[in-house]
Amino acid sequence: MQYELYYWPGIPGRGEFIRLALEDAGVEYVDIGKISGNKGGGAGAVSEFLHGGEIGRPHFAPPMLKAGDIVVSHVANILQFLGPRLNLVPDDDASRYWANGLQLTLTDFVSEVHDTHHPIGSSLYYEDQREEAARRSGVFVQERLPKFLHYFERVLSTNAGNEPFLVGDRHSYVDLSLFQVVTGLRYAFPRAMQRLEPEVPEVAALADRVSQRGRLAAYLTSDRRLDFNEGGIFRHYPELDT
Ligand SMILES: N[C@@H](CCC(=O)N[C@@H](CS)C(=O)NCC(=O)O)C(=O)O
Repeated sequence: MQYELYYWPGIPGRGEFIRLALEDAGVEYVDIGKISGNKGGGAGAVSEFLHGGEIGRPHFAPPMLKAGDIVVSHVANILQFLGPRLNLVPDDDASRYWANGLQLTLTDFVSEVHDTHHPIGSSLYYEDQREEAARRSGVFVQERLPKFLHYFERVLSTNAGNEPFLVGDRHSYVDLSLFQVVTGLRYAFPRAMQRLEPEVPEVAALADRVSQRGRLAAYLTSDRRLDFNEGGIFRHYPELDT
C-alpha cells in the first residue's frame, strides 16, 4: 500500500501524529507537503487536495491520508484507519473504541493548546491577541494542563504492568500521540511541565520510552523530523509559560 500524507509544510502540527505512526511501523509514505511545488507537491498540492482534488470530496482541514482509493481526514479518524493496518492497536472492538476515545481526548487537548496562543482567532496574529492569550494560558496552565495530564496518568496507572501502555498490554498509536503531546508541551511550556511532570511520572516515563523505540528514535534524529516552531500548534512564548 502506498500511503500519501497531505499536510502543510514547515510545521510538525497535526500531520506529525500521522507521521509518527507511519515511521514507527516502518512503512513507506509520501509526504506531499514536503515535496517541492515543481514536482507536484508543497502547500499548493495540499490545498488542491483539501478542496476535493481528483476525487471531488472536499475535506475541512489537513491532515488527510490517501491509501489507494480511500481518503481519510482528521487525526483520530486517520489513526483509527491506520491502527489495524500498521499493527498499532489491539484486535478487539472494545480496545479499538477505547483507543479512539483516548485519541479524541488528545484531539481536544491539542485544540486547547492551540487556543493558548490563538484564543480569539487563527486568522489573527498572536501579537493581536496577546492579552487574551495570556489570560487563556493562565487558566490552561493552572487548570486544563494538569487535568489532561492527570487523566492520562490515571489511565496508565489503572492499566499498570511492568511497562504500562495506554491501551491493553501493547504499544499503540495512542502511545505515540501522547509522546508527541508531551514533547510539544515540554517545548511550549517548559516551566509548567517541569513543575507538573513529577506529578505524572507514568506519563513522563511513557513519553521517554516511546522516544527510544528503534525506528522512532532513528526518525526523531533524522532530517524528516521537523522541529517545533512558532508557526505550529506547540509554540514557545515565555510570557505564556507561567
Ligand atoms: N479535527 C481536525 C483538525 C484539523 C485542523 O484544525 N487542521 C489545521 C492544521 S493543523 C487547519 O489547517 N485548520 C484550518 C481551519 O481550521 O480552518 C484533526 O484532528 O485533524
